[in-house]
Amino acid sequence: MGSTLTVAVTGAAGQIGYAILPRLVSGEVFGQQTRVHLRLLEVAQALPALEGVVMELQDCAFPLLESIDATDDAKVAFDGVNWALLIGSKPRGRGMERSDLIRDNGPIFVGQGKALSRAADDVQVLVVGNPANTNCFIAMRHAECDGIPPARFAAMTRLDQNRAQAQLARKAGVPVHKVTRMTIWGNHSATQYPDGENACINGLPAPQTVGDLDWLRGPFIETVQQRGAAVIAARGLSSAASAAGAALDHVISMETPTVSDDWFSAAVATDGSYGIPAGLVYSLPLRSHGKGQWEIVQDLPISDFAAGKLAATTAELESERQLIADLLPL
Ligand code: NAX
Repeated sequence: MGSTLTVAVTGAAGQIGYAILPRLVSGEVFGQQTRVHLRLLEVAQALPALEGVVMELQDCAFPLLESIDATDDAKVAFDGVNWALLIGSKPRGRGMERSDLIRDNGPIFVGQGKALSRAADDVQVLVVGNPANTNCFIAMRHAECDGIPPARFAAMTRLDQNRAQAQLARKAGVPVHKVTRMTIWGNHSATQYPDGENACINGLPAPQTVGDLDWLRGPFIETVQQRGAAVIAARGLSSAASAAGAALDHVISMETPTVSDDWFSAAVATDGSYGIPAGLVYSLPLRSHGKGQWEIVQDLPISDFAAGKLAATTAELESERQLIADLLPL
């Protein structure tokens, strides 16, 4: 006898939605003994397109897919959910400033944060929709008013982690699984700091294996920071398959205890560790104990170079918090 989970996906008719849904119910994330009820949330205008996605999911005949509900009502979508993947938000349009995006998408996460009060007691939330850290901060603060602990919320920086691991693997000429201890610090934006100094390749410090600190502090960081833009330039569309894969990696990492000599990255509520102001949603090195219990990896060495990077991404997150101050609960 297996178990059953209810999983909500917002923005389900979008391109990440299309890439994530089949894998979410295939058994690769929650295991071959867990049946899944899917709740798909979209804006009203996208419901006809979502109906097509629902048809395709039905036509896949996934043995573990128990039911599918499509709705434009967040309260219906989040009722009793164990996992909520908040992907839906407006994409950044041509000529739009990041501050416009923050102001446009912030209100979505006020309503969704409140609607999460209907979720199951063990709910875990991953915010993918950009600006992910600040959207997560808004939803977390509203959900907290209804007793949902902030530790149940994370914003996705796993795609940045995966991109960084892939770059290090290519540089060192090793398979990607040989790259471990990859930290993304801060915001899911161009100020993020992919930390090559604390990463390992073949179990050895990456600076030693790569032998090129200038590359680790220059082109490596820039490539990871600009990878999303490079995919858009090449494909004409933003990352979807890799973003969906990263969201699933995040869920698996939260559900499964982390192997003792490794960690993973996600943006979570800070507690003052590493001198980062408490309460920001900031990407950090984490170890999971499984079933959504996690801790921040402590005592990593932070070079002066890294400290400057952490300060810059902290300043950006603080300024984003100012921009949405009126969207927070009183
Ligand atoms: P799409 O534009 O293809 O899909 C977004 C979907 O969200 C649309 O179907 C839209 O109708 C829906 N939506 C909008 N407002 C909604 C609401 N209030 N409730 C429910 N659904 C709503 O974008 P897609 O490529 O799927 O990307 C989705 C989000 O992920 C974007 O904000 C994007 O910037 C962000 N990303 C975040 C990443 C990360 O690493 N954190 C990486 C990938 C991606 O760029």
